[in-house]
Amino acid sequence: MAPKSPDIEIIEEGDNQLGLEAIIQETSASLDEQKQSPPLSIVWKNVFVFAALHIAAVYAISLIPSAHPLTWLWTICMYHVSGLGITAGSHRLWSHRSYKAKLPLRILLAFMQTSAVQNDIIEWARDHRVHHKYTETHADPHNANRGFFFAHIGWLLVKKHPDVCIKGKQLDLSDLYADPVCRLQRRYYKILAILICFVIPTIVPNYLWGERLWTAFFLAGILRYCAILNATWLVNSAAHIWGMHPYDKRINPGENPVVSFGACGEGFHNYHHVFPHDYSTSEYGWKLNVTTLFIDTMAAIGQAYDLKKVSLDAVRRRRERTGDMAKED
Ligand code: ST9
Ligand code: ZN
Ligand code: ZN
Repeated sequence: MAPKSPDIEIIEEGDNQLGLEAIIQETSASLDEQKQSPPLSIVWKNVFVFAALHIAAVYAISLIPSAHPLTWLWTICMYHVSGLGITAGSHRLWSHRSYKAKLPLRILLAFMQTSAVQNDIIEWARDHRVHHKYTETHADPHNANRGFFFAHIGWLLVKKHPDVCIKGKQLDLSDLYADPVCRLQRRYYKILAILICFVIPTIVPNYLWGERLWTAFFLAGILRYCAILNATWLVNSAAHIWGMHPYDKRINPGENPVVSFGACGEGFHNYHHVFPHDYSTSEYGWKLNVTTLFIDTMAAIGQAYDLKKVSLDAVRRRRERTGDMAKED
């Protein structure tokens, strides 16, 4: 269990930007609409790039036995650097503001987030805020009502539904644009992404322990990038389809420990959609949740503060009111 810290602010039930009842109403209202699938406009460049990436990642697996053990370790380290950049950075800090971070930590997180090449922080957070506010409607970029494939990768292979942009433009993103770290990362995103996601992970093993550039590129670059993408996408696909609903049985996002394991603690998705402002995205502290361990460590050294945590009493009341085990009226 995570220790109680004076920096943790216990909050009552987290409020969604829209409010959960309203989301449920919007979701069911849009279900009828969704019987009619929107026309797909395929972006062939993305189809080609993602197909090539996955083929290259399969090839990279064949290089594992001949790689230096330190290259294996480096690849695993880089996986966690990228993973935490997404989870502690663009997700829990910038999308949800579930805690605050001092400038050095924000710079570190922006660096780590860039290594995951999942769009810049502002674009990532904009898509994610619209996902929470309009979950499983056409305004949700990776609407899981359109099936596993669409929620996983398909949404990145086609033009967005117009509702995503219409509703997304109504969001307040002023906090993101006010952060110089986000603005700077956005301005130099392409060059930073190539450098941090591919060049640095390739050069370090070559320079420090003489790994072949080819092997280092495919393992710490390609394979790690492909794995991080799929771990992240599983939150949108698997965790929106499979899992228990102890906090709210009326919504699809579920508690999925397998996804949590690969996604640095982000598979507790029923909890997260009910309490999106909880910095831990779960009531179970560090269990299967390396991101919470990371944020708590940052809080211990004074880099993270104002951690928002839903009170155990509010969680219990919510379980009793709307969870799987709630008594029927
Ligand atoms: C990637 C992202 O993989 C993954 C995010 C996953 C999120 C997961 C969340 C789960 C919870 C957290 C768990 C974390 C777990 C991590 C585990 C780690 C171990 N609002 O987008 P465009 C407007 S990315 C408002 O081009 P198209 C706007 O005007 C992979 N407006 O739309 C925009 O212009 P600008 C790498 C919006 O043309 C304009 O539309 N990246 C919004 O339909 C055009 O936007 C890629 O491969 C909005 N939400 O194209 C790139 N959206 O931006 C892939 C758009 O200038 N993307 N607008 O303001 C693309 O190529 C395109 O976006 C597209 C759609 C083809 C998909
Ligand atoms: Zn979700
Ligand atoms: Zn979220």
